[in-house]
Amino acid sequence: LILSEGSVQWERYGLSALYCQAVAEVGGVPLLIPGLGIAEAALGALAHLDGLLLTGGPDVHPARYGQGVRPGCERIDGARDATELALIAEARRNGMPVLGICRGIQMLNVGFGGTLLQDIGQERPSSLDHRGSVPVAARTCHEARIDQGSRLATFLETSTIPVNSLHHQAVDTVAPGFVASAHAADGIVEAIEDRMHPFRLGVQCHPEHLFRQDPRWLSLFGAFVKAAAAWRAAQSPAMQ
Ligand SMILES: [Mn+2]
Repeated sequence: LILSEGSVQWERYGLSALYCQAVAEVGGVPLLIPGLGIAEAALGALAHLDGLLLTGGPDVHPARYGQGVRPGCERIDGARDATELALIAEARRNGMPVLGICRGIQMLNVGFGGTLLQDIGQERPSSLDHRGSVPVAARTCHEARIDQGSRLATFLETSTIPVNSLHHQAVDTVAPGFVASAHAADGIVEAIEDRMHPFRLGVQCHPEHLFRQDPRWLSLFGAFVKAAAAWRAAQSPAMQ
């Protein structure tokens, strides 16, 4: 939810165009679901979709993972939390592919029962600067070391990749059923995935800012859209 700063205050929903461009670049059809906080409306929209892309944004309310708000926790959008948790629960039930980006990996982890670091600087003070790509989001500032044998390594065809970093929170306890499949040199989790699922994966970096300069990230969006198409095909075999 965005409150504009003009002479008239307009509440509006918005999203970086880059997410849509990345999905479209690999043949997907991007549709946006507003974070209204009305689960029925969100699930009604999801019923028309083949995959769920959870995007960047504000902090998840710590109550969603059983904690009080601690120093360093920043802006929270409770309606968006409620919307995305409903979407994740449905994707968990029906097996729809999920790609989480930045807040999206955090939301995915929380939605499946994991926890977050509320502020890396406060809770892991010896860590790297994970906001090193501010204000130039496409500038990479640290590396991610990817587990051999992970789905992420397969999609990106590498075991190490430079990433941009615009986050101050991170995955702490990985959700049951998931594994951390990439880390920064300081141990901060940079990706998670469910290895029992074809595509249920999150990355802490912002590949939508990187895919034009590093086509390996386009492959990640491509694998997501391909998994979404396969999932849809499996839902209605009579249509094939
Ligand atoms: Mn980072």
